[in-house]
Amino acid sequence: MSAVLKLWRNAQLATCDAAARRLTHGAFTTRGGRIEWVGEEQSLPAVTPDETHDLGGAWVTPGLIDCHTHLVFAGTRAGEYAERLRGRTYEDIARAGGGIVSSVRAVREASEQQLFDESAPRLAALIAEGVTTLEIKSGYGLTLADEAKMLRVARHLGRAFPVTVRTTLLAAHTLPPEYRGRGEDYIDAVAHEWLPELAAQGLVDAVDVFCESIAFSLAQAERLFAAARALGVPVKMHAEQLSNLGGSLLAARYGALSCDHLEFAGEAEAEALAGAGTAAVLLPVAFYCLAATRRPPVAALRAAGTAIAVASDCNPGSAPGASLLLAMSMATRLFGLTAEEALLGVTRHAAQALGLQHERGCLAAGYAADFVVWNVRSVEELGYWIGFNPRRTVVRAAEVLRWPNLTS
Ligand code: DI6
Ligand code: FE
Repeated sequence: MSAVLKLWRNAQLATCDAAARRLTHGAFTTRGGRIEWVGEEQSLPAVTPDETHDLGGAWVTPGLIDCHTHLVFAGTRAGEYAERLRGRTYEDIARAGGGIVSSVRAVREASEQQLFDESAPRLAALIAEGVTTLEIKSGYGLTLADEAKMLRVARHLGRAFPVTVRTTLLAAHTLPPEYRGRGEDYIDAVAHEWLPELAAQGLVDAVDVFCESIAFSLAQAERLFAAARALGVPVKMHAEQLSNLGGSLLAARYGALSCDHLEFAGEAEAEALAGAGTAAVLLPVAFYCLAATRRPPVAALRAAGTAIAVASDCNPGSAPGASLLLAMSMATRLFGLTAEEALLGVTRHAAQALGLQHERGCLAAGYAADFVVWNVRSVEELGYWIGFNPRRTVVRAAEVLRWPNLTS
């Protein structure tokens, strides 16, 4: 049987394609799970669709892409958050054995099913906002078995929910207590034992490292990247969040998919990222929750032509929550992105941050038929509402999602 041909007509399209075209009387066709044609409705080729959907003049964007999440975790760190409200710093809590390590304890104790059950509502919340693709990092297991457990849960979520999941191995998130004083041994184990093993199991789409004084050094990050390169696994980096260790420049040299956070980056970093085709992923929810004051160099990124993405950073420590629309709001208000930049940041540029720029993140022929129909008068409303979700319909692989029974 040939794939079903669907016509989606009477829509306003924010294509997020290379020209960021907006079509006010737009239509598109999908065949199977892909877009076949996009344009003004008056130019629609003569086709006989199996189904026609009249979108009533509504705005349509590509399905949103959350390109940086730590969505799989157990428990919360609300107690630490309360301490931070009283003035204690994130670094201080980390040095005292809390922070990421407290989530590591919770994840190690959790069964795979518990981890799935705790993470599923966060994923459902993102999908409800129109997220059709997301990245999920490991990094709270920090043993081979527990990192594998996290990555399996991420894959399982991707099968159970109507969403595309890309997994990232972030074993180099922090040094686990059992390796205290043996950072080099830990990086060796991750680079030469865990990464090859987990990659062979099909659990790793990319490798990430937290390059920071409370985490891993530049030299350690480079050893991990070299091992990833030898295996053909793409790399990413948490860089320049709390200080500038030179992470972005290293990441650019390794052709990283993305460099994330970047509050302490500047012009040289922006240019290096642009030159390498590395996306700059901004994480304003973490900036907000940490009450950070130093903003990422948006003007320099813009001037260099770096692809700027925006993500939720969903995690129990610095960005508790699961809202990409809120991240868009914060990226505009707190970081100074334009509404258009924020939209490209969760579509086209987020796809680039995951290496998916040829299949997702824009409404164009050949791309995945993942899109969102919105109850908005203009797409500027997407980063405008706070705590209000104007989603009308989410369509993934040309299938309309039905609430509340999202899971299969
Ligand atoms: N940077 C972040 O924003 C998260 N990880 C990282 O390296 C925070 C993770 C956490 O605090 O649990
Ligand atoms: Fe993060």
